[in-house]
This record gives sequence, C-alpha cells and structure tokens, in this order.
Amino acid sequence: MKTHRLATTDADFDLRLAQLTAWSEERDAEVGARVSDIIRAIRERGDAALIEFTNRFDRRDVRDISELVIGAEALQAALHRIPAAQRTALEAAAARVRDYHQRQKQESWQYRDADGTLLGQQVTPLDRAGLYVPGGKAAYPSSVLMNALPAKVAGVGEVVMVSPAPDGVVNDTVLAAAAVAGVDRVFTIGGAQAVAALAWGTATVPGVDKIVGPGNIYVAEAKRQVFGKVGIDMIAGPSEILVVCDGKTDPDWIAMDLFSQAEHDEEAQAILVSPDAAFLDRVADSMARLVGTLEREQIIRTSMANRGALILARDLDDCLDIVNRLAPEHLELSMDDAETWAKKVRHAGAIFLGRHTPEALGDYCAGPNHVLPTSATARFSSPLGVYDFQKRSSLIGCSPEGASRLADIASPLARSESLTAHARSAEYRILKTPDAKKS
Ligand code: HSO
Ligand code: ZN
Repeated sequence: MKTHRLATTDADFDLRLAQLTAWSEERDAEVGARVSDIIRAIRERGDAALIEFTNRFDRRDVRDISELVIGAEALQAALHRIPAAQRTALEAAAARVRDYHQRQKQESWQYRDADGTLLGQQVTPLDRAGLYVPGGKAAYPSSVLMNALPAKVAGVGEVVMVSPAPDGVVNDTVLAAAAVAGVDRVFTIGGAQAVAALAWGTATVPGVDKIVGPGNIYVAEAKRQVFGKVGIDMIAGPSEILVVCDGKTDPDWIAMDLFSQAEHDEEAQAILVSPDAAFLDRVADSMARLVGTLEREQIIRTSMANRGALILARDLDDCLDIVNRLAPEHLELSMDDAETWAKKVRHAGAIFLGRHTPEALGDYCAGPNHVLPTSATARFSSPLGVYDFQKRSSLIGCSPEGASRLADIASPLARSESLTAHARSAEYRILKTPDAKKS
C-alpha cells in the first residue's frame, strides 16, 4: 500500500517533513457568511428558526419544539436498548475516566501575608456547559464520556448536550453514553443553529457558558463566531499519531496502531519513526497484508497515501528530535525504557508508554482524556480536563496595616498614571501615626 518513505539523512528531509505535516484549515468566506446568517436568525427568532433550520438541514418534519427534546426517560431507555456488553463497557470506561479526572480537580487556596492581609484564589465550576456531538460517521459515544465527565467532575451545574438526528434517526449508543455520563439535558439539534442556540439561548434551549466538542466546518465556524459571548474549547484539526519504535515490537501491532488513527478520516495522519530500516520494511509488509481486513480500508488507504509516513532515523535520539518538532497529538513510545525516553518529550498531547500501550486504549478507557491538542498545538496547550470547566476568582482581604502599607506603594503609581481617584482611594486607608498627625 502507498505511503511516504523518508529518512532523516535525506537532503530534502526537512522540507518534505514540513510539507507532509503542514495543516492549514481552509476558511471559506461563504461558510462564514452562511453561519453568521444562521446565528442572527437564532438570536432574532429563537425556537422558530431552530425548527426551520433543523427541518431543512436534517431532513425532518418537526412541528413543535418539544420534538427536539430528549427526556431523561428516553436516555435511560436507550441505555437499556443497547447490547449488555456495550452498556457494561460504557460504565467501566466512565468509571475509569471519572477516577482519572477526579485527580485534576483544582482546589481553592489562600494565605496571609506578614501584615495579615488575606490573598488567594477561589475555584468555582461553570454554571452551564454545552456539549456538541456530531451525527453520522463521527458520532462517537466515547467522546460523549470524554467531554461530559470532566464537566461533571468539575461540578458544572448543568451539562446540556446537542446532537443532530438526520432523518430523525438518533444514535442509541450516543444517548446511552449521555445517560452514563450524567448529561442533564439533550436536544436533537446540530450544525451552526445548535451552537447559536447554546450560545444565545432560546425559549427552550438554555444558554450555556462554554461550548465543547468537535464538529464539521459549520460547527467549527459557529464556535469561532460565538466565542466571546461564551467560552469554547480548542478547534481541533485532523487526528494524528506518531509512533516511535526501536524495532523490537511485533510489526503487525505497529501497523494496526497506525491504522487506528488513519481510519478516523482521510485527513488523519499516522507516522512511524524508527532507526531500524529492516523493521520499517516489515511494518510496510504488515500494513499491506492487514489493510484489506478492515471495515474502513478505503479511508485508511487514502490517509496513509496522503499524509502517512515511515521515517528512518539515525538513532533513538534522532527519533525524539522528530517528536519534539512535530508535537504530535498522540505519541507511542514502543520501545525499551519508554518511561526514561518520555522524559525527553517536550511536546505531545498524550504519551503512550511501551509496547503494550496502544493509543486505542487511551481513546476509550485508560482514563485520560481523548480530546487532545492537534496540529502541533501541544506546544502550548493541553488535553481537555476538569480545569477547562473550572474558573478562578482572586481573593484579596486587607488588614488595616496591610492596606496602609499597600497604599504607600499604590499611591505614587496611581499619581504617575494621573489617576487621582485611585491615589486618593488608596490614601484614605493610610493609617495616621501619632507623628503624621502632628505634621
Ligand atoms: N482518536 C480520537 C478519539 C476517538 N477514537 C474516538 C475513537 N473514538 C481522537 O483523536
Ligand atoms: Zn481514535
């Protein structure tokens, strides 16, 4: 099967690697204009516009807004309709993800300085979060858990989920995952109209404080346009995996690990780096033999041919250089002493240590979040977590002595900015000493 072959010693290596991994999302002015029309209509006409767009884009025949609401009983019913093995697995995954995320919870803190002034940070959850779940090929129940559970652990007051039901069909496993995660309300709406409804609120859909979850270009554009009115999570690019292997892992395992990302979509990127040339050939053989056995063969062939690569490095340090250059969303260190090598990783969304840790386990149930920074944004951002649903308020409580001492500092600074009211406000708090009174 077709994929790119590179070696770090090639004269044009840097250029080819840059071309292969470049990703700039096309932003279409027409999409931008259509989305802003939709948002305006939802702001102006609320539920009525929501029904119109839903009927048009999702080919439905909704007459009353109540038809777009999925009640708590319907969620429980979906949970009991799905096969028992899936139900048990959803519950087991949720328990592990919850457990991991509990440890991320930030607590409030405070201290008193030498003057007895209290300083600190008070941590509070968001009142309401909105979770977008795509319909169709990318309707992942696992993503419902990964987005909703951190919000629940953070103590978010209400988690509202939206997911389109094209032709009126809702994905039972998505609803079951919502039930397991403790999602509070569900609406079968999607697209820019759903994002607009969550951002601005309608008579029926409550306005939220932050919108998270992946979606198509209309959803991504809508999230961009409502940002500022509400918070949003990152806008994700295509999924990526970088596998570093010392050549001693079963090549079939590595081939399948690469495919597990490649099968997400045609734009996904799967790259293997190894210092062992013969091993790269063995993985290529495995890929050729295994690809035909997979349901998403065509997607895998396309993504491997477009953006996949087998890269020959000089040695393991050379491999780690590539890791830090690419800042991959997922990194597998399929090698001896993976924990030691991991200390050299500066940028990666998630690091999978050793031959027995395929990324797929992290996608579903290991515990960490599968919403990760893509397109090299791991240089400056982190996995979705409880902290994304918490915010911090500063606390300042001055003692009389503390206020007086701070005012001595604040007053000249305020006067230097010609902000006399600031200066006087501070100066009122300066304690009058017996000496000062005399003068
Ligand atoms: N690997 C995807 C998440 C996912 N995988 C969902 C399977 N289901 C995120 O990059
Ligand atoms: Zn995946």
